[in-house]
Amino acid sequence: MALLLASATACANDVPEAKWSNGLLPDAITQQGETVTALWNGAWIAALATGGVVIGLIVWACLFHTRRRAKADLPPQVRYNLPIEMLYTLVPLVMVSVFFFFTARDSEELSRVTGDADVKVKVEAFQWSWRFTTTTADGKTTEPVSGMPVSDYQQGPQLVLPVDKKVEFDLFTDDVIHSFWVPDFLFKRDIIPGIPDDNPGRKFEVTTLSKPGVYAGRCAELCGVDHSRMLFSIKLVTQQEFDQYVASNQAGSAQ
Ligand SMILES: [Cu+2]
Repeated sequence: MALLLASATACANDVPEAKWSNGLLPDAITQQGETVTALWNGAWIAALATGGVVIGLIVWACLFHTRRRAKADLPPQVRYNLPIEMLYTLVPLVMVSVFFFFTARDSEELSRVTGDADVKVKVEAFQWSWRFTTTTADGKTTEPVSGMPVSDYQQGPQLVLPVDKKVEFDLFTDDVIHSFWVPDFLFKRDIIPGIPDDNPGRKFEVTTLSKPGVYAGRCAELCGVDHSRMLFSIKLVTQQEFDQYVASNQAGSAQ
């Protein structure tokens, strides 16, 4: 496991650092990413606790209920024991319901689009890069940022976004299926040609955290020869820097 971790994290320049406190996930840069981390950690704790109890019971039965230790030939038979049968039907049902509840609650939160985002981004995926067009709540639209296949995400197209703001993404493509993936969002979504723009599957929303910086993004669906070079970056900046960026890159303004 240690060898795998050491070798698996050294192979690309854009792999975020994994931390044990995040369950080996990258540090989230959105509120929704923190929800994913909490669900992931909670699921692991529940699974490990369940596994611990089951393995404990197996070891206990092996050690203390062997033929050698039992005085009689057969241990007491408990067939048709209603309380025990109720117990091992109801306990798993309750456990699965609890797991399902948290999963359902969080998936609902992660796919919720309120429509009142501070910034809306149109993401166009194509073979093999991205085009980003940003619109602010007061109706200012930036000149599209378009890229080419690159081997370093910092050379790819860059999407500038403000920190601590709600951002809506609208995903579009007209060639093949791509997948918009920002590892630090802990989120990816397929972009499928031909989906009408009122389909809720085309949109998702995040609230950025106060973590200024440049973060890697990539395509997560094999889409052709330069799929692995479909890299881009997201730059989180303060609201003031974002306003300046929008002012100097506004569509139709003299450059
Ligand atoms: Cu792609």
